[in-house]
Amino acid sequence: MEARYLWPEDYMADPSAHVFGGRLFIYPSHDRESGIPERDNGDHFDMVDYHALEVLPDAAGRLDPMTGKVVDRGVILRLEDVPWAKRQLWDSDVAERNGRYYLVFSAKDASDVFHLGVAVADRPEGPFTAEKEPIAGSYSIDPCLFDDPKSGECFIAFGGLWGGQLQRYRDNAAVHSAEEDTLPDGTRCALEPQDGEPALWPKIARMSADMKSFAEAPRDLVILDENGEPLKAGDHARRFFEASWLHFKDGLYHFTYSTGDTHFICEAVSESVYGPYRYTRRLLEPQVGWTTHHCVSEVDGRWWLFHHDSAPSGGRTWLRSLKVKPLE
Ligand code: FUB
Repeated sequence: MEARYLWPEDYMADPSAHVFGGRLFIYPSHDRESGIPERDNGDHFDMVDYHALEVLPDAAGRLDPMTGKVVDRGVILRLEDVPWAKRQLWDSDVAERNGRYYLVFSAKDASDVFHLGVAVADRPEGPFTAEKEPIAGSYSIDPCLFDDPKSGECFIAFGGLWGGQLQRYRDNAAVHSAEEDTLPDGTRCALEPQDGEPALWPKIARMSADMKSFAEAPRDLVILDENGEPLKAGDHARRFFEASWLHFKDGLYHFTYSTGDTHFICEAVSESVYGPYRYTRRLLEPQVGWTTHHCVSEVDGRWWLFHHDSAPSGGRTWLRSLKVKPLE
């Protein structure tokens, strides 16, 4: 089945879709034309606010993202209202706890270092109020909040290479500087492991009960190949790059993610939320535009792949459009 463009009215990307109280919300990044030239460090993704979209039920009360009317619930958080953030509101996600809603988002601080922030609302459509500081000990980008049906705990997975700065960190500490990030010709970032070494891993941590901090030090979410070996840094078609997403189905934890420079969405599975995860398959082939980013969400008993591409903007990779299709 052909995918549906969800919101042709504007450029939005990086969807996180959730059903809250029987209503289907999509929390995307809000792309804009800033005029900033395209670079590997992602400067051209210069977003300044977040919106919430809602897919309305049909006359029978059924939620169907392929056919349901989509409405924009408006701005839910602005960059200027985040005390610690200077620029680049990148991917975000929302979770509900005890009747309150927690938006966790990526942004750069005054020193151009990415952190994860929290903003809180009483309703899923916001408005959200940002905490004064980012999550202590947070770094890099692309948070995914996952309600674990087994433990009842909320987990966060995060991380992203190159512009997402994950390559600067080892064991949750910054060990490289921004100056080391990009080669003088600006074409790629250094500091990734050698091709034959284990890849850099996304991070996973349990969230605190108030959803405003990590309850534990983030751990590596390791992905193994068919021989039980950790994927190698040089395995660009399978190694993690960005866009973490977790869902639970048929007794297994499913971790899906983007491979970045090879432009795939891939899947790995595990019996434990912490992993290790076993690589299983590709979920999505390359789309128009450099980035690919998705979520896998269950709506009224059916599974959907929400993602984005840059076809409607004529391939301008920083102006992306939201899509959805059913998942087999
Ligand atoms: O939207 C900015 C960045 O592009 C996201 O954080 C990445 O996942 C990529 O989609």
